[in-house]
Amino acid sequence: MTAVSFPQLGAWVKLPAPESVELLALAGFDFVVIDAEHGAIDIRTMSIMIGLARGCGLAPFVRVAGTAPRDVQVPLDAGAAGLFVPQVDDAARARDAVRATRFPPLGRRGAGPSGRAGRWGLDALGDYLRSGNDEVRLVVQAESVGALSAIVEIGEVAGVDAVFIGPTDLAVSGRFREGDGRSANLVAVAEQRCVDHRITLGTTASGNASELLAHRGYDFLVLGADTTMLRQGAHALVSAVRTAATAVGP
Ligand code: 3PY
Ligand code: MG
Repeated sequence: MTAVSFPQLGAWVKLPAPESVELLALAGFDFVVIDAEHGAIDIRTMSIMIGLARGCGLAPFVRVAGTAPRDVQVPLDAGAAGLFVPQVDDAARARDAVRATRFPPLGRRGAGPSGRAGRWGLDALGDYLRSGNDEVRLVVQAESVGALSAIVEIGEVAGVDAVFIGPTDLAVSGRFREGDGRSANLVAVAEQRCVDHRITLGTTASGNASELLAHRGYDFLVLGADTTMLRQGAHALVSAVRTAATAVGP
């Protein structure tokens, strides 16, 4: 596989509020990942978010809960730039994700050109099919010890565009405590193998984003979630006032 071009900086959208997408666009993100795996976002709201993101110049990805037709076809026909598929532990599961996402002959995605992805029926069927297979990005999440060991086989499945390392599920499924050197080693080996095989790679990041991009081979990062940004911003505001009030005293 050759590395594909990918928007670099993204954020999760977990709140069922289309305004989150608009606020993230104003902050300068390149893409959003609308989280249908963990966020309480219904499909109508997701479709509105996808249209809004496109209008704001953000690439709208959707993290699906699974690869059933209902999980995959609605976001794709609503115009998602790509999908994140969680818990892809081996090449066989990656091939399932490809089958669900791509049109024949690579996959079995059903054709619905009258949606946003086909510009509401304006595009010729061939253009709709071509953009579904060539422009839509399929990102598979490697988030277990087995997935990291098989990361090259997973990343090289035809129809997969990128692999995303999920540190939280890796820690939970591998029972690694925070700071456990074994998980850092597994990740470092997987990163190097992706670089060697030119596999497009992403993960989550916060304070270490520059290092991940400059030195560890990452092509794209999800920097945080709307929920976390709201929580942290709210916490900082309240605690600054409470700390100042304590310092001044009664
Ligand atoms: C994980 O870390 O498990 C993810 O899915 C992304 O945050
Ligand atoms: Mg996860």
